[in-house]
Amino acid sequence: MYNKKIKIFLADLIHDRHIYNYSVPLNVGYITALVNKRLGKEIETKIYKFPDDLISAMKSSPPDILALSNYDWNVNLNKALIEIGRKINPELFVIMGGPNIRKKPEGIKDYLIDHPADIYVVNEGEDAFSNLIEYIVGIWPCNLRKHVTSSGVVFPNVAYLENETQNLILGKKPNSAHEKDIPFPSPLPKIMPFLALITLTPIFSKSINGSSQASSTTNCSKEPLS
Ligand code: B12
Repeated sequence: MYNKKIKIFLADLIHDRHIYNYSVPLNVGYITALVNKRLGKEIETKIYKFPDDLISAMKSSPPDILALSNYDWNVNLNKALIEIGRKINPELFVIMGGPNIRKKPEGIKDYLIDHPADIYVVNEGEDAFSNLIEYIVGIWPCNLRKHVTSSGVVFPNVAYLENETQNLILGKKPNSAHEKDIPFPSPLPKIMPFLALITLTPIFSKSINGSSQASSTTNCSKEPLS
């Protein structure tokens, strides 16, 4: 058996050049929790929120898989990070997920033609992502960009363009997540730095002379989480 763990970086990226409401990366948190529960011995995961942290990590220790959340506000950021990641490792396999995609097959196909993701997890992601990674663990090591998209395998809730034909392969939506045992991202301290970051948005408190003053309530670290 190949004994090097597959390195997966997950990110719910946000622009951080201005003060903003940095929401908690609950999306990739849930996905990471389940994939580690199922495949923790075969993989190594890290969660990122801020582009600079992800870029430094990709440079110092390039991942095999980059898994990104796709929202209206991070489309171009994702594209830029994928470009940087692929300059570092041209075989970087990019999995995308999140609600910023149309639901009908033709809309999904258009998205995949226009964006640099190799594969897209549509709808809820926990099971679909874990199933995909389980498949990857079975064929690893290899060039995932070639192998997965040439495989013709239909994964529930997952879409990709078949390598040669560019036909859309789209797996059906499975039963609702309500019926499943999906672990909460834990231990809680692992997502605490992100919870704390929300409070990094300065709290504007009235000073004695009546002018507004920004005060940061925490100096938590922006270290990525595993
Ligand atoms: C809660 C919420 C907020 C909270 C954020 C809380 C937090 N995250 O900490 C607040 C109130 C701050 C907020 C603000 C905004 N929101 Co909001 N929000 C939501 C809401 C209701 C739930 C999101 C959530 O946390 N879901 C729970 C997590 C666990 O699920 P999830 O995020 O959907 O992730 C799952 C899948 O999408 C997928 N997935 C996601 N990422 C990835 C990545 C990979 C690699 C994989 C495999 C799968 C995957 O798997 C995940 C687990 O199943 C959604 C609507 C909805 N019902 O989904 C809108 C939604 C995300 N918001 C939306 C919008 C537009 C906004 C605002 C821009 C609104 C505004 N005008 O200000 C702002 C900006 C936020 C920002 N970050 O800049 C849109 C995004 C649309 C789009 N096309 O991108 C949504 C979809 C609502 C809608 N239908 O329009 N929001």
